[in-house]
Amino acid sequence: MCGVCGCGEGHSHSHDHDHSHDHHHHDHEHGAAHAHAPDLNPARMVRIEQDILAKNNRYAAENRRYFNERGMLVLNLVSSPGSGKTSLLTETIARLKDDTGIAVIEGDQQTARDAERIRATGVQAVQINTGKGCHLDAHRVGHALESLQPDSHSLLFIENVGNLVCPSSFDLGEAHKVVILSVTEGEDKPIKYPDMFHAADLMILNKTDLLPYLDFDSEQCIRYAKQVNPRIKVLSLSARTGEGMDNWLRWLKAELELQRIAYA
Ligand SMILES: Nc1nc2c(ncn2[C@@H]2O[C@H](COP(=O)(O)OP(=O)(O)OP(=O)(O)O)[C@@H](O)[C@H]2O)c(=O)[nH]1
Ligand SMILES: [Mg+2]
Repeated sequence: MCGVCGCGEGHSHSHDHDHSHDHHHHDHEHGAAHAHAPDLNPARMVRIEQDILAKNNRYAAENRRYFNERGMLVLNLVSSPGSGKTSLLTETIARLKDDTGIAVIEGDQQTARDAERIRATGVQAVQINTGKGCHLDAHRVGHALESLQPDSHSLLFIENVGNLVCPSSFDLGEAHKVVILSVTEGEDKPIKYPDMFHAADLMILNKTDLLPYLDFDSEQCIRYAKQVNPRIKVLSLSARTGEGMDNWLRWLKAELELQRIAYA
């Protein structure tokens, strides 16, 4: 998790960003602890990391209760930068928004560009900027819900910060993590970043329109993904051409239906 790489958010001593969320800072001192207090003993560092994850899990449980009470389907989209998360979302929204209430929470270190791309489709979006942080956490997602006020039985997408490492450790209260891997990234990513592929229930192989120009081995990639997570489902598609989008839409509709039945 983040404490290990020292890239955690918060840097509570610097107060260099996002003062509107100052009251969150005490939750995220792990990065600061690693970066600025190298003399902390390892046992203490492990304890700090466990505290952060335990606190996050409590907020995630609150979010999950909120989602289930409303029969919402919530998906946490994770990937490396540029795999096509926002492109997949805008294409999905265009095809689904007449049938289903949809809202989006966007996580990026800086800018509101992705939230603006979502709003251009006519769907509500809230942007969270994590500053130095490398992942969304459940507390900030909970706050975003206050301004989003999503409808009952709606679909909420949470686009996480582009990063194949840290977001794997943080439960946001979602029903599923969906990992998007584009075919330009190489088929070995599942075994090089196993935590993320282990945490996900669905892998989407995106940008299949580019396969003719690459030596990407899709079958090997899928074997690697199943090696780290035998339960993972796999869908291949191109957000650009729309090829394979039908299977994704079918998966979404089935999941929405399950959520509606379970929490009617
Ligand atoms: N050829 C091709 N390009 C794609 C496809 N999907 C996305 N792209 C392109 O990939 C680039 C990154 O797409 P984004 O949707 O911004 O990716 P992202 O995962 O949201 O990026 P971050 O939010 O920065 O992590 C853009 O230039 C897209 O046009 C696809 O299916 N095929
Ligand atoms: Mg994006």
